[in-house]
Amino acid sequence: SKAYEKNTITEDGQLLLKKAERDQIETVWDRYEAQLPQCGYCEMGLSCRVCVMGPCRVDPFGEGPQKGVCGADGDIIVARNLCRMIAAGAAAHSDHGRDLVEVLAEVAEGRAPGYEIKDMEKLKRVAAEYNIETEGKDPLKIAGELAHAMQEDFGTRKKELTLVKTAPEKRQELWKKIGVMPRGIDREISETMHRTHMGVDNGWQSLLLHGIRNALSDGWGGSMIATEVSDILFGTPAPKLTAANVGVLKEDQVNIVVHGHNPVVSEMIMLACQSPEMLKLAEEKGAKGINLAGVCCTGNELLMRHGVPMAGNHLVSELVLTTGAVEMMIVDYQCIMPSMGDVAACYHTRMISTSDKARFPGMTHREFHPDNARELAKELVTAAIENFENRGEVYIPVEPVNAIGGFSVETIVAALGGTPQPLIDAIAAGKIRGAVGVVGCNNPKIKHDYGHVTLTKRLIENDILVVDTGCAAIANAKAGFKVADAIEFAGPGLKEICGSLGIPPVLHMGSCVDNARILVLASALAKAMKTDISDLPLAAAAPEWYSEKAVSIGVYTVASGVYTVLGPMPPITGSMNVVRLLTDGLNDVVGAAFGVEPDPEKAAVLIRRHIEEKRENLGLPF
Ligand code: SF4
Ligand code: WCC
Ligand code: FE2
Repeated sequence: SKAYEKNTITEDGQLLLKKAERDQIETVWDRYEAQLPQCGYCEMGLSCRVCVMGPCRVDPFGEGPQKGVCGADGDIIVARNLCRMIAAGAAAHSDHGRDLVEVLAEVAEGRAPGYEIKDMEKLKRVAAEYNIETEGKDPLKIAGELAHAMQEDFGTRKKELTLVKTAPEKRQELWKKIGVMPRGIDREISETMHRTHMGVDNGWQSLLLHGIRNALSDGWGGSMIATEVSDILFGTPAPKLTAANVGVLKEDQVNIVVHGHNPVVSEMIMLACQSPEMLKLAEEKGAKGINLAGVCCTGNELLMRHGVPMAGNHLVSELVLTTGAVEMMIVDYQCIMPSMGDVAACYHTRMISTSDKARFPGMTHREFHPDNARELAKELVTAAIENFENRGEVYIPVEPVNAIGGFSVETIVAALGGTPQPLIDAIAAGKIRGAVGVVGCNNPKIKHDYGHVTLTKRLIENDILVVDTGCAAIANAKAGFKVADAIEFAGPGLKEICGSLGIPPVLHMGSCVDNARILVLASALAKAMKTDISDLPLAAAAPEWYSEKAVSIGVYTVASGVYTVLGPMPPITGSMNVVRLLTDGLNDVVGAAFGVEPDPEKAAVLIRRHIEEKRENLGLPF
């Protein structure tokens, strides 16, 4: 079993990897090995496919070509490639946000049966940010106007995005001064694609500055809109008991797993699963009930708002199917491996794709739109129930681990008694040294979940509060860090504070677009302390990141003033100029920079050192 232990620290992952081998299922780790050694030029960011005079490569040892056919050198090529990663990541989050805004608009016009305004207070609060009059106005009218105003944020007519104004004053002034204030969400993405075309922007610094503006249009734009509108439509999360790992699947029930990111489809599936008519049908087919579980961020969305359990994160998404217990997996978009259909074909699992913009081999495409979602969800759940009788052997080798999820900023502030002050007091007194967002993906280059769990453990035992999102949050839930008793893992100060509040030392703040919640929290702390985010004892880490979305997140986090440590190295080492700017020079530009450290033990030391330095600058006790 040594090979399995090398790939993942999780017990369910190791056991299911053995099962996959028995069943001759190819996994992400097999395909990773088959790719080795990966291309060194690409790894360093020194290959360019931007035009058809190329593809070109710049020799990192200075012997071969130092320029592409067009004349671009290593700095330009690396900067262009990185900017395109940011643009793709920002596009993914922001297009997800747009889809929610469109549902909001349809709700306003009465064309989205099954969807409604769940959080009236939040609707009014967000509308107020957009200067929409709400007094005595019909909620549907407010929703319509808000959807329209948000669509303007995507366009080209504005000079500044609306929600950027919720950042601390000093931060906004800085962004203006250095010329990175995001204007339109789509505009910044589009401008990145323009600037990186052959023969446009060939200043590696000006390219990267625009990359920052593009990433900010994600964090304080598309992602924030996605989070706010999801709360308006489906409710603002509050703490709920849930569970995580593959043990959440149930042998005697119909198991339906949702995978992807957008709650628009998964919320409707959840409602269908709860309907008495469906439960009755399930019983008729010999099942004890219908069990809905999540994978990746659409799972996080349901977990945050309804306590729906989480079967696993990115790297185990294929393995979840090898249990033979999944009647149907319903996917929307992002982080869904194109291999999923192949894996499912070895079992009775039915695979359904639902988005007009995301198709997958080996899946049946049933397209969801706001007007047909409620009916289609029922149809799919019915088909899943009918598939129960086709089950073969089932293997669910572990018991689930309990967790508490659902820590929106609203709930955290409420738990503190209505203001962030008690948290600030605890930080000032040194009981809590600081706070760190542990976020992001899994990546077969890092032992599955080892980065997240090790770093988180080291931080909380040193009295640093951890907030998490995405696949990191699922890793930490599986590790047992998210029950009230997990304060036993924490240092004495953090243990005391969390113990008195009855909260775990690791707070689940949601999906990857919900990193916007972390920005809002950091902003609230900075405003309460009348300072800028970059002065606070905060940090972020993406110990196992893989995706372009994570690049955008990392860049907007640093640009918001938060030191961010990456596990895997981004493809930038071909340009020492770019490396120096990102890991050091940015301190003078935005008051924060990146660190890169694949070993989470060492990353913990870097972060602790950073937090102590920030504390010292604020004159806080050691
Ligand atoms: Fe080569 Fe320049 Fe074309 Fe890139 S843009 S492929 S470096 S010629
Ligand atoms: Ni968000 Fe990363 Fe998971 Fe995908 S689901 S794998 S971007 S953290
Ligand atoms: Fe290559």
